[in-house]
Amino acid sequence: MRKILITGALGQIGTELTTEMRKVYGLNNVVASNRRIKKEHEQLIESGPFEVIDINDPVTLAAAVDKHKINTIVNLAAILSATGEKDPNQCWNINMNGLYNVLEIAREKNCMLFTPSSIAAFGPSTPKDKTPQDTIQRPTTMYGVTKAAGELLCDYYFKKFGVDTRGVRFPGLISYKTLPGGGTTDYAVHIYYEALQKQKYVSFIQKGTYMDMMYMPDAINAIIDLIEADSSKLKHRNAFNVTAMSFEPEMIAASIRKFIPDFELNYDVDPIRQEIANSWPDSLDDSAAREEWGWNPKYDLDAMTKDMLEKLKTKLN
Ligand code: NAD
Ligand code: AKB
Repeated sequence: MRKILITGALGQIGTELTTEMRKVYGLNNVVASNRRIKKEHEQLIESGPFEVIDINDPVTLAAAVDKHKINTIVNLAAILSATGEKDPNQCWNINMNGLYNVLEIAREKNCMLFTPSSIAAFGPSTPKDKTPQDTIQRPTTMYGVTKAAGELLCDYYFKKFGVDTRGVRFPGLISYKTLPGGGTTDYAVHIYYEALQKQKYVSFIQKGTYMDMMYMPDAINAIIDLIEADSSKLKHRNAFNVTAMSFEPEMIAASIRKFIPDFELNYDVDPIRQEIANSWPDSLDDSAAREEWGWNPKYDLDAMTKDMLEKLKTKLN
């Protein structure tokens, strides 16, 4: 039976993953944790086992693994791209030293480990269109450096110590339950909030900038499906390209106008986040994930827009 510990569980992915995993594996078999309590997630904290764990504190982490007899760790604690460029030192410390602690505990205590990489693991010299699974990785952000190095470190722990490490390169994730935590793709979440609240949005990402994206329910399925995949079939275990759609700001605006015809999109480009976006792929080739563990997303842009607007409307009312 799986006994799962989720680190960084009060973030954009973790809040939804915790709820879904508790449905799949049982309430008491999924321990949520975060380095600090967040009042807005009081309900989630009180609804099942929860621990305050900083992944930079290996003693507390190891104690929680022992206490709850954990055999599977999902490591979501991290600093994302835009925040990482503001404080590269903190980004390295959490994304690399924190990951190292989690890997060491997975090795010592014989746990499977899922930890996500990102499209940020690629850089400006990577082929931009249909970016292959195995290709040039020379990222130019601290976040990207930690993601590329993290992929290699997870590969190393599998090869050297036999730790069952797994992961995907997520694109920008779009969701309505928890706001994103300081990334470059965040515009594609904010745009839905402001479409409903103001019927207009000012994008910090320039017209014509393509990035891969995915709706959160597909991302949650990706994590659970890869964790449950047959290990012997996984050739790219730590860094599967996964994507559901690729669009630029005008395309998401056109999709929103199918439901809010007067929606207006304007631009006030943020040079830092634009430079990050320019360094990332326009679209990924996710055929390895499809072949090795049956990856098959359900939501395209219009299906996501319809669901986002419906769910957000209820939430904001
Ligand atoms: P998030 O920023 O929303 O959440 C991260 C959580 O980790 C926060 O609750 C934060 O308080 C916590 N945290 C930070 N430092 C910590 C520490 N030292 N110890 C414990 N907790 C700590 O991030 P997210 O969007 O949920 O991302 C989770 C993972 O998925 C990250 O590895 C991220 O790189 C990856 N990812 C996310 C996206 C996306 O669009 N959301 C895309 C690609 C990859
Ligand atoms: C970010 O923009 O930093 C994240 C990511 C794609 O990793 N959403």
